[in-house]
Amino acid sequence: MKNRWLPLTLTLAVGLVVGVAGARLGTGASGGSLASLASDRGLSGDEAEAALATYVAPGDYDEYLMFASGGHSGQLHVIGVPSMQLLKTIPVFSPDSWSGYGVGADFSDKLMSEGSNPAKNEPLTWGDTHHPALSETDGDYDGRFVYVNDRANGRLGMVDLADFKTKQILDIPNIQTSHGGVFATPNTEYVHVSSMTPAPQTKDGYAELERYKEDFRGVSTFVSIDQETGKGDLDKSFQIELPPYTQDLADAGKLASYGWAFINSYNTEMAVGGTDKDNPLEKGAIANDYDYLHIINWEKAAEVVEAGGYEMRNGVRMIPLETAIEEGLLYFAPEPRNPHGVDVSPDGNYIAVGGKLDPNATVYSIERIKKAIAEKNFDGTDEFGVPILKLDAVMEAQVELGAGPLHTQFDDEGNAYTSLFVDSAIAKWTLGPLSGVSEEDSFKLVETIPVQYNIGHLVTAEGDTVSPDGNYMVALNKWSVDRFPLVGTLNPQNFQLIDLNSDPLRILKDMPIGFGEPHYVQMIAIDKLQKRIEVYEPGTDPLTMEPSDVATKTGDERVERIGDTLHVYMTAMRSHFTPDIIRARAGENIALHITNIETTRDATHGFAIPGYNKQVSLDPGEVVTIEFKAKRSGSFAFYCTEFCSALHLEMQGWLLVEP
Ligand code: CUK
Ligand code: CUA
Repeated sequence: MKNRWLPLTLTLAVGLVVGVAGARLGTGASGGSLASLASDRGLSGDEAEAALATYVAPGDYDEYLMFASGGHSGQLHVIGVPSMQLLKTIPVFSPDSWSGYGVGADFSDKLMSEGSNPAKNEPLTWGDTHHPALSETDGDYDGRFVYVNDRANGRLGMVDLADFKTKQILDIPNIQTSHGGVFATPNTEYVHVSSMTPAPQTKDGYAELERYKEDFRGVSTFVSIDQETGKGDLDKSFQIELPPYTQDLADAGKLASYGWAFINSYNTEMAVGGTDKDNPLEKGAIANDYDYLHIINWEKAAEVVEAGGYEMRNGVRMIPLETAIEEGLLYFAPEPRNPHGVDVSPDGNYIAVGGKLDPNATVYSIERIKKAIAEKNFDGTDEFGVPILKLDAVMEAQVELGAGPLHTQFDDEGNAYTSLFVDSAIAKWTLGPLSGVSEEDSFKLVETIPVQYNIGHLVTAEGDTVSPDGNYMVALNKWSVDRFPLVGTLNPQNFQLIDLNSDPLRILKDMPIGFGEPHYVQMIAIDKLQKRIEVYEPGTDPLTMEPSDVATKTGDERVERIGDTLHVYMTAMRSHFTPDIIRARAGENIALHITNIETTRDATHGFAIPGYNKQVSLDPGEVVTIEFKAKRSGSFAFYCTEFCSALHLEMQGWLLVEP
């Protein structure tokens, strides 16, 4: 609780600090009034400075946008930095009744059903978004697309950054769950998704757990990306079979390690749980001192696939494990047991593994890895025949950071930042000489900053690219405890904005996350989002961005009965639906093809009809089809759900379903 009545001396100190900040603002901003405002609001000098550092004046824009996964809300969230304001929620795997995604708009139904393997029962209407990945060119974010994985169902979602809408949900064969990735290779040749819990590779997808070693496999998937549409093309993609370990986080090599990919693993013990209460899964899975960092040469794997070194498995080219070993596509390096994150430094030289159960970040170098591979410097193989590189041959350093190191991000000065889950802190440490750090300063803990609490991921500005910006870092904390007013028995999680230009590091701002359990975020400079459009060309199908077959122009509105379906070609504009009276017969299928013919930015209309579970919001220029069966007779008043104009409440009509 902040003390609103500061002691006099502190108030004077505040006045001094804010006075300086105020003076820096030049004419117009009087240091004196800023000082008294700060003191009236009970802000310390540091707090007042932090407020100024994050304030984005009305009408001004943030410097960066973050794309945050929403965890099992199945969505992505767009957040401005440094203001930490939520700008948009993009539904990906889950319905969203505001936009009509999954509750009326035909394109979303199509996405959800196409993105659900029929073998997995009905269309899936939720997902667990974990790791967003912005598309890249030459290892730098290019602002074209953003991808995110569904941890629960092993799927990939793609959002076009032209209109911030989901354009594809891809159900990835041969995996059930996913965690490794999403990362984009440096030119978005591929986006990578690997399985988490291994899945049976049997014909019917069933296997006894006694046959875990024989029948279950992990799978690494390189989804080939169409550079025009951003969509994944399974025909051009390939998979690599992995031993039935639990493959965890993954990252792409870049620059020095271009062409390589890295995946952490745990449960190389292959524990499956069960009734043995002395050996539960969580104990069985930590028996070994080491698990294996998976080192994959994807560039060579793509060549092996082109040369025919694959078998078809459920419609995807799969490189069998034996082929991956024979062709030198897969190597292991020991890593301290049950690590979590693996992150490649901006120059591509270092690979940092977060120890989770071990207080160290273990750092490997690609130079050492390549040398050890060339010299076959192996410590034998695992039981599936994968060569294990000698730890001391590939390890560059271990840096003791604190309890529970998870994920690592980077700045532009050769520093790494690792989240410490158990310590609820972030450790700043230095990379090595290959990242421009002097020999003597290399691989040293610089400082630790506490956060509130239990941090999972963290992100720095452009932190996954070849040229991070520094400037800002955000901690993604799982708990906030007493940080916010009590709003129920579960508090919001907490994003904390940290100033990377301050010494020591300082927290500038908290952002309560009341809308999901975000796992990961990427942060892009807003000026890189060159593809954004302001309005659709009138008559656009948002799924294809092409003119829609069922677009309707003013004067062309009509009703056609084809077979047992009543097609209504309707326009929406301020403040009228045309036609506004629709006659149908009970039992008939109805397809409402609505075109929002507005051409003005933000001129949105909605369409909702009572009792039919249909609601859609139409952006200007957008065409949407709403399909339903007029199950029962009645006179139903439909209406526009967006307050679009002074006559918005008058924007309604009738669906008359005759008995
Ligand atoms: S995991 Cu969430 S804290 Cu799914 Cu990236 Cu590490
Ligand atoms: Cu259109 Cu309200």
